[in-house]
Amino acid sequence: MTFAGLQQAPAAAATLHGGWNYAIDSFTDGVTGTHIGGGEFEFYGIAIKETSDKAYVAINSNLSLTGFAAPGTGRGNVNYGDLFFNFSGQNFNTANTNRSLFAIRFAEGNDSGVGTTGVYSHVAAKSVTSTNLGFRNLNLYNSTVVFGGGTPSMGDLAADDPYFQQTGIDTVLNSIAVGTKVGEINFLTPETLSVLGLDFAQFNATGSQTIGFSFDKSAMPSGAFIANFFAECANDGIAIKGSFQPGVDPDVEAVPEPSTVLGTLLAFGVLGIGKAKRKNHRQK
Ligand SMILES: [Ca+2]
Ligand SMILES: [Ca+2]
Ligand SMILES: [Ca+2]
Repeated sequence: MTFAGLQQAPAAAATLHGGWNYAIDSFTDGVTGTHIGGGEFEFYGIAIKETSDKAYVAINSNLSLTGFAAPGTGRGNVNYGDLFFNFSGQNFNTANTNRSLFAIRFAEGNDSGVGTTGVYSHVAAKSVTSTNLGFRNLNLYNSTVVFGGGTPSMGDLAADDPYFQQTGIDTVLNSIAVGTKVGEINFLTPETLSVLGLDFAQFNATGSQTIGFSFDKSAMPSGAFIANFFAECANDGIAIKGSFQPGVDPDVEAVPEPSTVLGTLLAFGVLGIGKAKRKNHRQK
C-alpha cells in the first residue's frame, strides 16, 4: 500500500554495493541563495571503500573542488568544509571537546585551520559559516529547506538527528581548527573510481562533480565510525555510518631484521649470478 503525496527520502541507511558503502543524501536540500534543491551546493552522496591497507572516499555533488566563487567570503570562495571521522561513539560535540575526532582536509582552497590537505588526528573543529555567507545553525538550515519545498537530510542521519547540535550561534562545526597531521591523501580520477566499482548513478545521484581520494588506513583507528562534511556555508551536509577493519600496515608487515635482509640478498645475489653465468656458458 502506498500513500500518495508522501515523499520518501532517497535512502535511509548505509547501502553496500560493489564493495562501496554509500550514503545517499536528499537531492532537494542544497540551498543556493533563495533556490532550494539541485543548485550549486547540492550534495548527492558519499561512498567509502576499504582494502587491507587503503581507504577510498568518493563524493558526488554539484560543488566543484575549487568552491563557489564569492567575493568577501573566506578565501574568496564558499568551498567544502573538512571531512570528519568520529570513532568514539559519542556525539559530534562531545568527541570534539575530547579531541578524539579525525578529519581530512581535501579542498585545498577552503578555510581549514591546518596548512595542507591530508589526514589529521586529535582534531578540534570550528565553524566557518559566518565568514561564508552561511547558516548559523542547522535548525535554521532545515527550516529554510522545508520552507522552500525541499526535504532536508543528513545522508545516513535524519536532518535533525541529535548527533549534531541543532540550535545556537555558529554551531555548525564544519572546519578543522587544529589537528595533528598523520597522513596524506591521493586524489583519484573518475576513471579510476569507476574501475574501483564506484557507481553513484545507480542511486540516481547524478551531481556534476565526482571527487575521490585514498589514504592509508594506518592513519585512523579501526571500528565503527560516523563521517560527515558540510559546505562552508552549511548549505548542505551529509553523514555516513561505516566501519574499518583493522588495517594491515605494509611497512610493519614485510620488514625483516636488517641483518637477515643483507644475508638473504648476498646469498641470492651470489647464487643468481652463478646461475646466470652457467646459463650463458651453455648458450655459447
Ligand atoms: Ca543534498
Ligand atoms: Ca571559504
Ligand atoms: Ca543534506
